Amino acid sequence: MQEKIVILTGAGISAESGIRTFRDSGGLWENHRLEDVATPQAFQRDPHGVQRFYNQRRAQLRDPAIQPNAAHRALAELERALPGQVLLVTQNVDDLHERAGSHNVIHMHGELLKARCRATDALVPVDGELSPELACPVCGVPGCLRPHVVWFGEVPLEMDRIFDALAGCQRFISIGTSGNVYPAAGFVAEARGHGAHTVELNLEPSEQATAFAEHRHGPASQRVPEYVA
Ligand code: BJW
Repeated sequence: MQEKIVILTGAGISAESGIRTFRDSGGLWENHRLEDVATPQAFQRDPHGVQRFYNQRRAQLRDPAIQPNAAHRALAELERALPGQVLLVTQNVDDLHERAGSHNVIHMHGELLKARCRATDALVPVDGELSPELACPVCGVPGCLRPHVVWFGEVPLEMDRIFDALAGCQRFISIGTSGNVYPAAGFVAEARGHGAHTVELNLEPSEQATAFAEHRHGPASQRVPEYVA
Protein backbone atom coordinates (compact mmCIF):
# COMPACT_ATOMS: atom_id res chain seq x y z
CA MET A 1 0.00 0.00 0.00
CA GLN A 2 1.29 3.45 -0.87
CA GLU A 3 1.79 5.69 2.16
CA LYS A 4 -0.60 8.65 2.33
CA ILE A 5 0.91 11.75 3.90
CA VAL A 6 -0.89 14.83 5.24
CA ILE A 7 1.28 17.87 5.88
CA LEU A 8 0.02 20.83 7.90
CA THR A 9 1.94 24.08 7.57
CA GLY A 10 1.76 27.33 9.51
CA ALA A 11 3.34 30.76 9.49
CA GLY A 12 6.73 29.38 10.64
CA ILE A 13 7.40 27.84 7.22
CA SER A 14 7.20 31.28 5.58
CA ALA A 15 9.13 33.13 8.32
CA GLU A 16 12.49 32.68 6.61
CA SER A 17 10.96 34.03 3.39
CA GLY A 18 10.40 37.31 5.25
CA ILE A 19 6.69 36.97 6.14
CA ARG A 20 5.88 37.76 9.76
CA THR A 21 4.34 35.04 11.93
CA PHE A 22 1.48 35.87 14.31
CA ARG A 23 2.54 34.98 17.84
CA ASP A 24 6.36 35.08 17.80
CA SER A 25 8.31 38.10 19.00
CA GLY A 26 7.88 40.67 16.19
CA GLY A 27 4.77 38.80 15.02
CA LEU A 28 1.62 40.45 13.61
CA TRP A 29 -0.32 40.22 16.87
CA GLU A 30 2.27 42.46 18.56
CA ASN A 31 1.11 45.49 16.53
CA HIS A 32 -2.51 44.53 15.90
CA ARG A 33 -5.18 43.23 18.25
CA LEU A 34 -6.67 40.21 16.51
CA GLU A 35 -10.12 41.38 17.68
CA ASP A 36 -9.56 44.57 15.60
CA VAL A 37 -8.55 42.90 12.33
CA ALA A 38 -9.33 39.16 12.25
CA THR A 39 -12.99 38.79 13.21
CA PRO A 40 -16.22 39.34 11.23
CA GLN A 41 -17.23 41.86 13.92
CA ALA A 42 -14.09 43.92 13.26
CA PHE A 43 -14.90 44.02 9.52
CA GLN A 44 -18.46 45.10 10.31
CA ARG A 45 -17.26 47.83 12.69
CA ASP A 46 -14.22 49.12 10.78
CA PRO A 47 -14.08 47.93 7.15
CA HIS A 48 -11.47 50.58 6.26
CA GLY A 49 -9.10 49.46 9.04
CA VAL A 50 -9.49 45.76 8.23
CA GLN A 51 -9.02 46.33 4.47
CA ARG A 52 -5.92 48.46 5.23
CA PHE A 53 -4.43 45.61 7.30
CA TYR A 54 -4.90 43.13 4.45
CA ASN A 55 -3.82 45.63 1.76
CA GLN A 56 -0.52 46.04 3.62
CA ARG A 57 -0.02 42.29 3.86
CA ARG A 58 -0.85 41.87 0.15
CA ALA A 59 1.67 44.55 -0.75
CA GLN A 60 4.29 42.75 1.33
CA LEU A 61 3.55 39.43 -0.37
CA ARG A 62 4.04 41.08 -3.79
CA ASP A 63 7.48 42.43 -2.77
CA PRO A 64 9.98 40.73 -5.14
CA ALA A 65 12.20 40.01 -2.11
CA ILE A 66 9.56 37.61 -0.76
CA GLN A 67 10.26 34.21 -2.31
CA PRO A 68 9.66 30.55 -1.36
CA ASN A 69 12.45 29.09 0.76
CA ALA A 70 14.11 25.68 0.92
CA ALA A 71 11.27 24.26 3.06
CA HIS A 72 8.57 25.20 0.51
CA ARG A 73 10.72 23.77 -2.29
CA ALA A 74 11.36 20.50 -0.43
CA LEU A 75 7.59 19.94 0.01
CA ALA A 76 6.97 20.61 -3.69
CA GLU A 77 9.72 18.09 -4.53
CA LEU A 78 8.13 15.53 -2.18
CA GLU A 79 4.79 15.89 -3.99
CA ARG A 80 6.54 15.35 -7.34
CA ALA A 81 8.42 12.30 -6.00
CA LEU A 82 5.27 10.71 -4.50
CA PRO A 83 2.46 11.54 -6.96
CA GLY A 84 -1.02 11.25 -5.44
CA GLN A 85 0.31 10.53 -1.95
CA VAL A 86 0.83 13.99 -0.45
CA LEU A 87 -1.86 16.45 0.67
CA LEU A 88 -0.60 19.83 1.86
CA VAL A 89 -3.00 21.62 4.21
CA THR A 90 -1.79 25.12 4.91
CA GLN A 91 -3.07 27.64 7.41
CA ASN A 92 -1.11 30.27 5.50
CA VAL A 93 -2.80 32.81 3.30
CA ASP A 94 0.34 33.45 1.24
CA ASP A 95 1.00 31.71 -2.10
CA LEU A 96 4.54 30.51 -1.44
CA HIS A 97 3.68 26.78 -1.61
CA GLU A 98 2.19 27.25 -5.09
CA ARG A 99 5.12 29.43 -6.19
CA ALA A 100 7.49 26.65 -5.05
CA GLY A 101 5.57 24.15 -7.24
CA SER A 102 3.10 22.41 -4.90
CA HIS A 103 -0.27 21.64 -6.51
CA ASN A 104 -2.26 19.54 -4.04
CA VAL A 105 -2.78 22.36 -1.54
CA ILE A 106 -5.75 23.25 0.67
CA HIS A 107 -5.72 26.81 2.05
CA MET A 108 -7.87 26.16 5.10
CA HIS A 109 -7.65 29.81 6.28
CA GLY A 110 -8.12 31.30 2.80
CA GLU A 111 -5.88 33.21 0.41
CA LEU A 112 -4.64 36.77 0.62
CA LEU A 113 -4.65 37.34 -3.15
CA LYS A 114 -8.35 36.54 -3.49
CA ALA A 115 -11.49 38.38 -2.41
CA ARG A 116 -14.99 37.00 -1.94
CA CYS A 117 -18.31 38.45 -3.09
CA ARG A 118 -20.46 38.32 0.04
CA ALA A 119 -23.66 38.02 -2.01
CA THR A 120 -22.63 34.99 -4.09
CA ASP A 121 -19.46 33.58 -2.45
CA ALA A 122 -17.71 33.93 -5.86
CA LEU A 123 -13.96 34.43 -5.63
CA VAL A 124 -12.10 37.13 -7.53
CA PRO A 125 -8.35 37.74 -7.78
CA VAL A 126 -7.14 40.93 -6.10
CA ASP A 127 -4.69 42.87 -8.29
CA GLY A 128 -4.52 46.15 -6.40
CA GLU A 129 -6.08 47.22 -3.13
CA LEU A 130 -9.51 46.49 -1.70
CA SER A 131 -11.58 49.32 -0.25
CA PRO A 132 -15.12 49.65 1.10
CA GLU A 133 -15.85 52.08 -1.79
CA LEU A 134 -14.93 49.57 -4.51
CA ALA A 135 -17.89 48.17 -6.48
CA CYS A 136 -17.93 44.38 -6.43
CA PRO A 137 -17.15 43.05 -9.97
CA VAL A 138 -19.56 40.14 -9.39
CA CYS A 139 -22.71 41.72 -7.93
CA GLY A 140 -21.96 45.43 -8.45
CA VAL A 141 -22.59 46.46 -4.82
CA PRO A 142 -19.98 48.84 -3.36
CA GLY A 143 -18.17 47.39 -0.32
CA CYS A 144 -19.46 43.88 -0.92
CA LEU A 145 -16.03 42.28 -1.46
CA ARG A 146 -14.30 40.95 1.63
CA PRO A 147 -10.83 39.42 2.04
CA HIS A 148 -10.96 35.66 1.31
CA VAL A 149 -9.54 34.77 4.72
CA VAL A 150 -11.02 32.82 7.62
CA TRP A 151 -11.46 34.97 10.70
CA PHE A 152 -11.96 33.82 14.28
CA GLY A 153 -15.43 32.40 14.72
CA GLU A 154 -15.71 31.37 11.06
CA VAL A 155 -15.51 27.77 9.86
CA PRO A 156 -12.24 26.99 8.05
CA LEU A 157 -12.42 25.83 4.43
CA GLU A 158 -12.65 22.26 3.05
CA MET A 159 -12.97 20.66 6.50
CA ASP A 160 -14.66 17.48 5.22
CA ARG A 161 -11.84 16.82 2.77
CA ILE A 162 -9.23 17.49 5.45
CA PHE A 163 -10.80 15.20 8.06
CA ASP A 164 -11.19 12.41 5.45
CA ALA A 165 -7.49 12.74 4.61
CA LEU A 166 -6.50 12.74 8.31
CA ALA A 167 -8.52 9.56 8.85
CA GLY A 168 -6.84 7.85 5.89
CA CYS A 169 -3.20 8.91 6.25
CA GLN A 170 -0.29 6.90 7.59
CA ARG A 171 1.90 9.93 8.31
CA PHE A 172 1.00 13.41 9.58
CA ILE A 173 3.67 16.11 9.53
CA SER A 174 3.14 19.50 11.16
CA ILE A 175 5.51 22.31 10.19
CA GLY A 176 5.91 25.82 11.62
CA THR A 177 2.71 26.19 13.58
CA SER A 178 2.29 27.13 17.24
CA GLY A 179 -0.69 24.80 17.72
CA ASN A 180 -2.75 27.58 19.29
CA VAL A 181 -5.59 27.78 16.80
CA TYR A 182 -8.32 25.17 16.38
CA PRO A 183 -9.39 23.13 14.51
CA ALA A 184 -5.86 22.84 12.99
CA ALA A 185 -4.36 22.35 16.47
CA GLY A 186 -6.48 19.20 16.83
CA PHE A 187 -5.35 17.55 13.58
CA VAL A 188 -2.47 15.70 15.27
CA ALA A 189 -4.85 13.99 17.71
CA GLU A 190 -7.21 13.13 14.86
CA ALA A 191 -4.46 11.58 12.70
CA ARG A 192 -2.89 9.76 15.63
CA GLY A 193 -6.28 8.42 16.66
CA HIS A 194 -6.51 6.80 13.21
CA GLY A 195 -3.07 5.22 13.57
CA ALA A 196 -0.84 7.70 11.71
CA HIS A 197 2.78 8.33 12.66
CA THR A 198 2.95 11.99 13.75
CA VAL A 199 5.92 14.31 13.36
CA GLU A 200 6.44 17.92 14.45
CA LEU A 201 9.00 20.09 12.63
CA ASN A 202 9.09 23.46 14.37
CA LEU A 203 11.54 26.01 15.69
CA GLU A 204 10.61 25.00 19.23
CA PRO A 205 8.09 22.63 20.89
CA SER A 206 4.58 23.84 20.02
CA GLU A 207 1.49 23.91 22.26
CA GLN A 208 0.65 20.45 20.86
CA ALA A 209 4.17 19.01 21.13
CA THR A 210 3.25 16.23 23.57
CA ALA A 211 0.72 14.84 21.09
CA PHE A 212 3.41 14.06 18.49
CA ALA A 213 5.37 10.80 18.34
CA GLU A 214 8.46 12.42 16.79
CA HIS A 215 9.99 15.92 16.96
CA ARG A 216 12.69 17.75 15.07
CA HIS A 217 13.27 21.29 16.25
CA GLY A 218 15.03 24.07 14.32
CA PRO A 219 14.43 26.35 11.32
CA ALA A 220 12.09 24.97 8.66
CA SER A 221 14.56 25.73 5.84
CA GLN A 222 16.90 23.15 7.42
CA ARG A 223 14.62 20.62 9.17
CA VAL A 224 12.15 20.17 6.29
CA PRO A 225 14.66 19.36 3.50
CA GLU A 226 16.53 17.04 5.94
CA TYR A 227 13.32 15.25 6.94
CA VAL A 228 11.84 14.72 3.49
CA ALA A 229 15.15 13.79 1.77
C1 BJW B 1 9.32 28.48 12.86
C2 BJW B 1 10.13 29.41 12.32
C3 BJW B 1 11.06 28.85 11.41
C4 BJW B 1 8.89 30.54 13.64
N1 BJW B 1 11.04 27.53 11.18
N2 BJW B 1 9.23 27.20 12.71
C5 BJW B 1 -11.42 25.19 21.32
C6 BJW B 1 -11.63 24.17 20.41
C7 BJW B 1 -11.95 24.46 19.08
C8 BJW B 1 -12.05 25.77 18.64
C9 BJW B 1 -11.84 26.78 19.55
C10 BJW B 1 -11.53 26.49 20.88
N3 BJW B 1 -11.40 27.67 21.53
C11 BJW B 1 -11.60 28.67 20.65
C12 BJW B 1 -11.85 28.17 19.45
C13 BJW B 1 -12.10 28.95 18.23
C14 BJW B 1 -10.91 29.58 17.53
C15 BJW B 1 -9.59 29.29 18.22
O1 BJW B 1 -8.90 28.32 17.93
N4 BJW B 1 -9.15 30.16 19.11
C16 BJW B 1 -7.89 29.94 19.82
C17 BJW B 1 -7.17 31.25 19.96
C18 BJW B 1 -8.17 29.21 21.11
N5 BJW B 1 -10.89 29.05 16.19
C19 BJW B 1 -11.66 29.54 15.24
O2 BJW B 1 -12.41 30.49 15.44
C20 BJW B 1 -11.60 28.87 13.91
N6 BJW B 1 -12.88 28.44 13.52
C21 BJW B 1 -13.55 27.48 14.18
O3 BJW B 1 -13.09 26.90 15.16
O4 BJW B 1 -14.78 27.17 13.62
C22 BJW B 1 -15.57 26.17 14.28
C23 BJW B 1 -15.53 24.89 13.51
C24 BJW B 1 -14.33 24.29 13.15
C25 BJW B 1 -14.31 23.10 12.47
C26 BJW B 1 -15.48 22.49 12.11
C27 BJW B 1 -16.68 23.09 12.45
C28 BJW B 1 -16.70 24.29 13.16
C29 BJW B 1 -11.09 29.83 12.84
C30 BJW B 1 -9.67 30.20 13.06
C31 BJW B 1 -9.23 31.23 12.03
C32 BJW B 1 -7.77 31.67 12.25
N7 BJW B 1 -7.48 32.76 11.43
C33 BJW B 1 -6.12 33.30 11.43
C34 BJW B 1 -6.14 34.57 10.58
C35 BJW B 1 -6.26 34.21 9.09
C36 BJW B 1 -6.22 35.39 8.23
C37 BJW B 1 -4.95 36.18 8.34
O5 BJW B 1 -3.87 35.66 7.99
O6 BJW B 1 -5.04 37.32 8.76
O7 BJW B 1 -5.22 32.32 10.89
S1 BJW B 1 -5.46 33.61 13.06
C38 BJW B 1 -3.83 33.14 12.66
O8 BJW B 1 -3.44 31.99 13.47
C39 BJW B 1 -3.86 32.66 11.21
C40 BJW B 1 -2.99 31.44 11.27
O9 BJW B 1 -3.27 30.59 10.17
C41 BJW B 1 -3.32 30.85 12.61
C42 BJW B 1 -2.29 29.91 13.15
O10 BJW B 1 -1.07 30.55 13.38
P1 BJW B 1 0.29 29.80 13.10
O11 BJW B 1 0.43 29.54 11.66
O12 BJW B 1 0.42 28.64 14.01
O13 BJW B 1 1.36 30.94 13.47
P2 BJW B 1 1.96 31.34 14.90
O14 BJW B 1 2.56 32.68 14.75
O15 BJW B 1 1.01 31.12 15.98
O16 BJW B 1 3.14 30.25 15.11
C43 BJW B 1 4.30 30.21 14.31
C44 BJW B 1 5.12 29.01 14.73
O17 BJW B 1 6.22 28.90 13.84
C45 BJW B 1 5.72 29.13 16.15
O18 BJW B 1 5.53 27.92 16.86
C46 BJW B 1 7.22 29.36 15.90
O19 BJW B 1 8.05 28.74 16.87
C47 BJW B 1 7.40 28.69 14.56
N8 BJW B 1 8.48 29.27 13.76
N9 BJW B 1 9.90 30.65 12.77
C48 BJW B 1 10.14 26.74 11.83
N10 BJW B 1 11.96 29.61 10.78
